[in-house]
Amino acid sequence: MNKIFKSLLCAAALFCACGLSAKDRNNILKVYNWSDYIAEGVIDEFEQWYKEQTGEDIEVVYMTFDVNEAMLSKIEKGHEDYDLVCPSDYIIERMLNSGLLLPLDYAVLGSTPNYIAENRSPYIEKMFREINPEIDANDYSVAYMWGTTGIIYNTGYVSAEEASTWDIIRNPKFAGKILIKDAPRDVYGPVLIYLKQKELASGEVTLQELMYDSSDESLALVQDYLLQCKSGVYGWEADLGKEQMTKERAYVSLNWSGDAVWAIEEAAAVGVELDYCVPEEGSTVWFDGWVIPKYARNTKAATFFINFMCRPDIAIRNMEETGYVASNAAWEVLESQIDEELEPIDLSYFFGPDASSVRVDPILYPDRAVIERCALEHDWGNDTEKLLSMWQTVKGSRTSTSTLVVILVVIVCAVAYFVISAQSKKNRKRSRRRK
Ligand code: SPD
Repeated sequence: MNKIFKSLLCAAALFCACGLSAKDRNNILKVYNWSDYIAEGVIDEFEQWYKEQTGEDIEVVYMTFDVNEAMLSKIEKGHEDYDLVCPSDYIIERMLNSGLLLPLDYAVLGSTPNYIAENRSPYIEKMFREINPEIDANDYSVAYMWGTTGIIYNTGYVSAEEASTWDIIRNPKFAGKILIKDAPRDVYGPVLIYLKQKELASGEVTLQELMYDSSDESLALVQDYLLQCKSGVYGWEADLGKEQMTKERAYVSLNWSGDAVWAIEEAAAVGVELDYCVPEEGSTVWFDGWVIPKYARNTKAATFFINFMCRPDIAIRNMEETGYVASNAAWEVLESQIDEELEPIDLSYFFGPDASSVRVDPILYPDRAVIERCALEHDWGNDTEKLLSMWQTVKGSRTSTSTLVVILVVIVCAVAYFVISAQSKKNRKRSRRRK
């Protein structure tokens, strides 16, 4: 009897706990985004706005990552219940192909305006369609920010010509002053484009084909090139490179356009001049997009959050604070970026025909000519393992100069300590004998 009573009690407690946690979970939104990728105050404002729109309370649990693959592994292997994550293009492709994403359902927005549909750029929509010809990625994802991969450089030490080629990351003139993004796909693509210049020029291969090239031959080529660069590398950085550039610890950084915009502004405030260039050989264009993983537990709030991020005033604030460019093609967003002192550029590909000559920062929005020499990265499926192992070989095969210096200093100090203490022991013995 006692046993039955206890079991009933446990079952009742479990029932209450489950009911409670399910109820609580409806008021929680778990967002997993890149670090430094949202303006201050936006999350609090979303919580208020959600209450106004739905009458329901919501608490955003906001977590950040610096590396796409780390985020993916938490979902693929850990089955974490994030409601919303913000991977890059090739990771969206991987998640889509492996059935890890839920389709977006705009019906949950009810009478709230759909900022997503209103402001989507035709350019971004097209890029999404290229992700997977069989499944339209637009049904599963909404782009957040986008940009290019290029070179941030210190104009006091590096000329525009030197920065106009990927060869710069191997240039001995800048040894010890070069930063490389710790993002294997973002480094592999541009380096392969550089190494395959002849084949690209002769038409033997296209930029798009190179984005799928995970052959052993190409991996070996890139590995060999990166090993040649390595002695000059000051650091492999996930998110600190922009600051290292403003502090002049490095003069060259293989980086993303958004970090360039942030670094250029911060550096100017302390009298350091930085610039950014997408090398002539070509590069990658990328975007990060909101997706709802299949383990999500609050898809309604997730959809509202994406919608809020697409509201033009919110998109502008996020852009201004992070340096990155919203994938939002509202005219209001374009107008917020116009600077009459700049040369006009052609942004019709992004904002439509009326934007064929607009005075906007070309680092933020690349001119059509730059876009034409860039391509989108694609998922390699199981071959990704080969890339990650190549990356470990490159990064792990030599102890960095700074680590060597620290080890040397420790050894010198230890030897000095033993010599001095042995000497003073001897002296003490001698003086005792004399007494
Ligand atoms: N600090 C936020 C950085 C986000 C940049 N995403 C770029 C990904 C390119 N694959």
